[in-house]
Amino acid sequence: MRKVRSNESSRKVGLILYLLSLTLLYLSFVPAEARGESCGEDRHKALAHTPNGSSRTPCMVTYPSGFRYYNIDTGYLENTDTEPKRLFDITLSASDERGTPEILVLTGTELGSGSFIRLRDPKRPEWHKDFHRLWEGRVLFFQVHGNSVIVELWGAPGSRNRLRIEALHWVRYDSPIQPASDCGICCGSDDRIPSSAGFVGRLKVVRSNSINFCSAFLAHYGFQDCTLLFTAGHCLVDAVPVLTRVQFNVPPSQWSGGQCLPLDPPEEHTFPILRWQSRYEAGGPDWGVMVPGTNSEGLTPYQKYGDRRMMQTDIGEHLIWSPAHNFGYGADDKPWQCERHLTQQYGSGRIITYSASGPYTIDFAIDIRPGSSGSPLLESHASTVVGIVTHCRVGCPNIAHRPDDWDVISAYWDLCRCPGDVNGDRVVDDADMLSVLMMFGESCWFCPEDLNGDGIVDDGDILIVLVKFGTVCP
Ligand SMILES: [Ca+2]
Ligand SMILES: [Ca+2]
Repeated sequence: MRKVRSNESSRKVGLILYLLSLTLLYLSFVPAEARGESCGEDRHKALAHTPNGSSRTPCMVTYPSGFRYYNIDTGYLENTDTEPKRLFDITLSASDERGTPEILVLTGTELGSGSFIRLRDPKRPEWHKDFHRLWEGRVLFFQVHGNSVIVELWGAPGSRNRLRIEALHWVRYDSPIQPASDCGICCGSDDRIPSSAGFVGRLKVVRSNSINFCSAFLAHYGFQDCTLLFTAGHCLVDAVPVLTRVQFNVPPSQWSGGQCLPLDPPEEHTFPILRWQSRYEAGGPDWGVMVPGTNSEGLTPYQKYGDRRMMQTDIGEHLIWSPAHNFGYGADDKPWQCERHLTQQYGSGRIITYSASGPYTIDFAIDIRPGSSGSPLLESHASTVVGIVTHCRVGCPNIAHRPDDWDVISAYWDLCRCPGDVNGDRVVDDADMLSVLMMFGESCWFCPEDLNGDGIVDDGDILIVLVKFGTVCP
């Protein structure tokens, strides 16, 4: 009896050891994803049935910032010499000791031909940057290392100049505000890799007391050849229009003074936002459509990079479990790779599920990080946009807004309107004027020459062409 029991227990121990070794063997040879542990198919299929599992967080990075206001006016200063001459200089500091000045608002400043504003950094005596023109006629963007900047007005020989300083905007890069450190990461590890897709930019949104880092991408709907920028609605809440911009070819971030500093690209890779439409409600719609302006070379981002994607309007069951990918400017808080922080990275994975009723969302399992809001979710076979990334979740899946939401399409339609363009080349010029003149006096409904839609081509239509003459539409 005793012997039998001992035999039995030794058989049990043997079996347990055998199973244990098999498990170890399995664990050592089969990757985590295939095992269905944290990221495999079973887990994703389970997630698909609990779309409201863990809480969702808008996927952006916010840094505290502020304005310091001035009322500085040099009046008109002339340079009567034959050499360029420094006519005025002043040192301006952020109102927060740890703030870094980034923007000067110089409304009313006039630079004579050949004159310029030179900025210096007290922390880097060898550095300076000259500006011969102002962004939108009144703004300078720059980056210094400390909390102050030296502003110099340099007059060309024989020139007449005036410097007016209205405000300084500063940012505190030492205290980012962002969701939990694992929000957006699927499968336990961050598998994103650096990328350089030309149609995806970084959206730097200036607000009165903070700045947001998000992403934005160039796309169009199949029915119209009009390229706009798309982003998440929450990125644009309280945005200051003239100071908010989209940046492409973003350089690696830099570790400086104990903080990871996101660097601005050269000015030819920076574009203003002319106007936008957006909607954001917590737990509801979350999208933005923007019309980009031109860079220092007079080009729109689509003209400069020639890259865009098509918005997919057929969103449904057939997409579930499809391979998908993303390019976004998400944060990177792994301390040894500050250079990847808020720069473009690529991730791939799968579409998990979609919401058939409002809010129109699509869930996906691809690594993203705060700053990815507004980046494109792309279906990998056709490379069309099936979502605008909006939220991360701890443990995934992450959330995007569906591009077939009628509100998004109608905002696109509205922002794309090009009044005065008769021949559809998205420029209002003499060809359009000629078309209207050729049809002058004709009675016609729905003809392109009847720009105001009153059923007759007459001086009302000519007036529209005249008012809009020279407009280049997006
Ligand atoms: Ca035209
Ligand atoms: Ca008419």
